Formats: sequence, structure tokens, C-alpha cells
Amino acid sequence: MILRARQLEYRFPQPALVMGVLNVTPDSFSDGGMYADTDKAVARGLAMYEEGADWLDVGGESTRPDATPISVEEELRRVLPVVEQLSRRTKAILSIDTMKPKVARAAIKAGASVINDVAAALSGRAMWDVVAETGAAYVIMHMQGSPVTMQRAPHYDNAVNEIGSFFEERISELQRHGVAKEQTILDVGIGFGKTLDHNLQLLGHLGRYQAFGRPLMLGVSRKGFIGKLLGTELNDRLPAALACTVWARLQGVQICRTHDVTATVHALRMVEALQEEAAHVV
Ligand code: 8Y4
Repeated sequence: MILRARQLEYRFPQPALVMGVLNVTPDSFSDGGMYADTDKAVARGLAMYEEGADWLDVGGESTRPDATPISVEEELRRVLPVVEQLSRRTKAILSIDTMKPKVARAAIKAGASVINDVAAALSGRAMWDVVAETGAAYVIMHMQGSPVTMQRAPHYDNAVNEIGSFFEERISELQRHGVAKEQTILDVGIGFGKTLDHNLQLLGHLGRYQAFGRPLMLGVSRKGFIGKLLGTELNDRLPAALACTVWARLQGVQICRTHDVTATVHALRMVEALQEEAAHVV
């Protein structure tokens, strides 16, 4: 299996790639100038890279239902200098977490090679044009509804099947728009228009999506479904997130999105060593 992302080419299977989450949002203590925020984000990106992140996901706009939307200009001000610096100072794969085609295009010019579009279900021609024209890789992440409406009574007759159909349709639609299947990555979008049960069903049957022959990405880090199951607050969700990560790796997931890079790298390298051992006859 090959993943093409602009000039880059990745062959799978290989040890799972760890993607560090890098949010670039204004510091409430700053004076409105962006330098402090940029420097802080770059420092955080460099730190995650040192911890072993293969990949950094740079995002300037929150997807929380209560977040205030920001303009293209504001999003560009936040993310571009960060992408630029990290592309000069690391060898990390850089993705741009955005729903805006203009932001995606500019970030790719600045050094990103992947578009992480959490609105893949809503995006249209403009975003696909960017993917086709730049040769960037594209994360097809499933979301039911929009960031604002997604958690208002999500419903599926069969979440696992419906998201499988969504992947199939999106891959075909992208191909018709000149995007190669080898540019695509699939992500069920944990927490994006899903109840606890839906999230558990999707995690339980992740292995099913291996049939697409595309790299699978997963983000469980600190998410609400862990708190719903266990009653844990944001900062006490790491053990459960690592359990999901190990499980997902055994189900064939190749790219893990996390806030906790060191712990995730360790969990993955351990389970991969054991998987390798289990493949040997004794
Ligand atoms: C605390 C901190 C609690 C963050 C929840 C969160 C995914 C994603 C997000 C994902 C892909 C998040 C941008 C949600 N999740 N992109 N983005 N896959 N591809 N929530 O699962 O981190 S943002």
C-alpha cells in the first residue's frame, strides 16, 4: 500500500506513524500580536517532534460546537507561520487541519503535504481542486452533521456500514475529480456526530475498513467518549486512550493522532514488537 503526499511517498505496512496535535489558538494573555502564539506553537511542535512524532497536525480553528468561527484571514495568520517554521526546522510530515480550501492551499505552499479535512462529508469542489492540483494527501474523515450540529442526537441504522459506504462514495467522488486513491487516508472521525455506543461500535470493527486498501487514521486522544465510559476528566484519559491505540493498531490502524506523543510511541512500539514476535513459529 502506498500513500502519496505531494513529493512524499510512504509504503505500508510499517511502524504506525504518530501524529501530534498542534492547536494554534490565540493566547488570552497576549497583546493581540501573533508572535507569542506562533513561537509557543512552534516550540510545542518541535517538542513533539523530539518526543518522536512523525507527523504534526496544525490547526487554527476549533471544531467544538460552541466555538466562534474565524475568518480565512485569521486562520491564515495563525497557521501559516507555524507550518512555515516547522517545515524548515523538522522533517515531520505536516498536515493542515482545516475546512477552508484557501487555508489548505496556502498551507501546502508553506510546506504542508496533507490536508486533514474534518468536513470531508460537507466539502465540495473547491477543496477537491486543491487536493487534485497540489497532489497533497487527503484525510477523508467522517462527520455526521456539521461541527455545530453533530452532537445533537446522532443517529445511524448501522454506523459501521454507513461509514464504510461514506468512504466508498468519497473515494469514488475524489477519483472523478482527479484525486488518486493513493492520496487518500480514511478516518472514522471518533466523536464527530457519534454517541458513546457509535464510537465503541466503530472502534470494535475498525479492522473492517482494511478492505479499502488505504491507510487508516484514528484520533481518540482525550475525547469525550472516554469520559462518558469511565467518568474521567480530560487529563485522566490517557490510559484509556492508549488502550484504544493498542487495540486500533491490532486492527490495522497506521496513523495515530494524539496529544501525548511519548506515551503513544511507547505503546505502539511495544505492541508492534509483540505482534512481530507472534508472527514467528516457536
Ligand atoms: C480534548 C481535546 C478533548 C481535543 C477533545 C478533543 C480528529 C481530527 C480532531 C480525528 C482527524 C479533538 C482535527 C477533536 N479530531 N482529525 N481533528 N481525526 N483526522 N477533540 O479524530 O481533538 S479535533
